[in-house]
Amino acid sequence: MRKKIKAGGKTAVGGVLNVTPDSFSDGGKYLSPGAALKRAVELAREGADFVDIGAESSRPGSAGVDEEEELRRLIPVLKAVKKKLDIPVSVDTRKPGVARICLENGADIINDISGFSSPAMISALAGSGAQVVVMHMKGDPGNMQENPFYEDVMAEIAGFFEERCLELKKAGIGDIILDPGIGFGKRVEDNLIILKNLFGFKKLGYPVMVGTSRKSFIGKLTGVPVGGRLPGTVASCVLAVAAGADIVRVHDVKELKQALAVAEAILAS
Ligand code: HH2
Repeated sequence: MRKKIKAGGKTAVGGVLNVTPDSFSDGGKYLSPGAALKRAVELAREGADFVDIGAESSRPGSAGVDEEEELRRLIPVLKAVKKKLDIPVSVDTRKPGVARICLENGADIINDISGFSSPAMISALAGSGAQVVVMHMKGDPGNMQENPFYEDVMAEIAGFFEERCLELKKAGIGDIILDPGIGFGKRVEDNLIILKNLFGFKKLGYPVMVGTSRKSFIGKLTGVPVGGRLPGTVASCVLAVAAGADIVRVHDVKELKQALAVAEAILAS
């Protein structure tokens, strides 16, 4: 039985585990399966409600990795984490071949930053029983930050979600989480509008995830380099939850769990 991220009660906090040499904030730290497993255990101990394992950086300008290399990085870690932890394990991939093999090796959720835009990716998930994260990205990581522009950012993303959900449902995939893709082909002002108006996506009837953790819009707003962006991450996640987010994807689980426990108590009072 595949595990699911539960949404609707307390905010679910997902811990990011990047098994890459080049992720924008933690590249190279968890490349060995041993270091990655240790980090996953730590994230779970800090209260992570799920772990999201990624083996291909999507930082702006990145070229990507081939399928063989992505699997070489992912599979030993996925297997070890599934054996050790009880929480759901999500895999962050855009490749149907990678998704398929990860599902065979126990992945609970597939998080696709290209939002299941390829029919092959939908086929890879059909019949798997896995939950899916449909993220919006304008362009691809190689070009997404070259002058992104929206007439109406909320309407464009909502339209994309509606179309993708229809295709997924046609293939029998109904356990969907929506993610507007903070920083993926968005200007600072686009990110701010999205974060303030997440309830707009809730109308579509699915849980909403956001990933603001340590991202460059925080740096652009504050001038702080990537290593010092925890306060900005906390502020953005707390306000995202107040605006309707059900799930946050972060590097710093312990700190976010505390911040959200307080924020949720205030919101519920
Ligand atoms: N952000 C990143 C990667 N995957 N998936 C979802 N659903 N939402 C996000 O906002 C998101 C994501 C980028 O962050 P990170 O994994 O830390 O960096 P990198 O892509 O450089 O590995």
